[in-house]
Amino acid sequence: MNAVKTLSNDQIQHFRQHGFLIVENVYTPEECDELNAYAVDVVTGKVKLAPGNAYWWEPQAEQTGLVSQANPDPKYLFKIGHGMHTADPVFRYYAMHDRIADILTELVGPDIKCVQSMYIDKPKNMGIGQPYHQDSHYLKTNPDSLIAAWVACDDVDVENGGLHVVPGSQNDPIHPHEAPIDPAQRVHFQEVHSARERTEVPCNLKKGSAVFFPGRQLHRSGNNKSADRQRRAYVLHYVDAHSRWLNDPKARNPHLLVRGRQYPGCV
Ligand SMILES: O=C(O)CCC(=O)C(=O)O
Repeated sequence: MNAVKTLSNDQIQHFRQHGFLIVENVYTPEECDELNAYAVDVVTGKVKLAPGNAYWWEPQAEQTGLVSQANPDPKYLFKIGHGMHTADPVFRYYAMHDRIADILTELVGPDIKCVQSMYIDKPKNMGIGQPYHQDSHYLKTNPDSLIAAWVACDDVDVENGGLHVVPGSQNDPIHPHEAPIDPAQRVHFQEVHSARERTEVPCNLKKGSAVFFPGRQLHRSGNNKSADRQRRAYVLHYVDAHSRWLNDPKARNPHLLVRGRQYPGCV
């Protein structure tokens, strides 16, 4: 499939200068509904996840007995991850979505691989935010070409646990990632403490819109403080297919070729 030019020069310039870009209408609302319904089917057992994938409940809901593997309840989902893009047909379709592939072609280049997929939910009035971190601390390639596509599957804002980024931090080194200051965030996350002193920008997104940002960009999500709004997102990580994979070699393949071609010895 040939790429379609979808970004203006101003958008590309914004991405290069500030390290993030919000693009509207990446998925349609109906596509978000399909993805959200599919995630419910996964956690209620109607659909079996491909081997190597799993899902987790919101820690507070699990700790207080509201949900368990024996008593599943999609209201309390925390995350489905991390490799659904390689095998599951629906999650794979949305990882290869033409709109995402067109945008990545302009931001990264013609040869693109998807290396990680996560469907992240923040239950209303409970979901715990993820503190400041850099994705390239976890997903390492040489050169570091990592880029995230964070697609909102609900209307997302500061109240229901939206994403915040630190403009300009895309050029930072990888910072130390330590135990989070907030104990409630320690079950799953690590934190770059120094990022708390930086100026951040909230990414308020309509359902189906996305924010793209490189692997070194400092970002965090807030707690979901809304009484009645869930916050779901499909969070995807891509790299330039020329990059070498510096993580666990067992996790090297299969990465998913989204556009273009692959290269020997690379991801
Ligand atoms: O969706 C969220 O709450 C945060 C996700 C995130 O920052 C990440 O996966 O790197």
